[in-house]
Amino acid sequence: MSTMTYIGLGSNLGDSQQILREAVQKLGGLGQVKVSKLYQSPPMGPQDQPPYHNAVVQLCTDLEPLQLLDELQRFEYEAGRVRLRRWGERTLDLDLLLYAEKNIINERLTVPHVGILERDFVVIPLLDLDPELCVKGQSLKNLELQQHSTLTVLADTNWANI
Ligand code: PH2
Ligand code: MG
Ligand code: MG
Repeated sequence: MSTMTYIGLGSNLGDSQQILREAVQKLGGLGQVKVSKLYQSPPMGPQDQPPYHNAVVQLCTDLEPLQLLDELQRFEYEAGRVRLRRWGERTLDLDLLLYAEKNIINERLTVPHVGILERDFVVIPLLDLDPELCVKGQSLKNLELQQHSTLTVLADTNWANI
């Protein structure tokens, strides 16, 4: 039976839009996908790095959480993932944000993803995909950070050509 999951996409090195587009294409090989708008977002963490391209993909997949994580890490590696420092610049970051309503804590994975409710570059694209989404008992549309979003829309939901 397939499970609804949400994957956060980020990139601020290389041709970020193209890197994210290829990542969406690969995610499409794991199940049915739906894509948020594409955003530009000022960096969280060190400020001497370029702005990020961010988006979220809704993926319905038969994979178990750790199998899915393996695939995400393979896609990061195939994109020539470079990660220079913690919170720093990277070619491709694929974060498993939500796996149905499941709570997962082990040495490789924490789901819901840490910080999911505090980051506008995650919350706002999630709302594109499901305006009624609740995480940890909290309705995303009622979160205050929405009112002072730092995001710029780069493209509507057709940016990944899927
Ligand atoms: N990812 C990071 C660190 N900082 N900032 C923005 N705006 N978007 C990100 O995806 C991001 C970040 C590490 O994963
Ligand atoms: Mg991340
Ligand atoms: Mg990550």
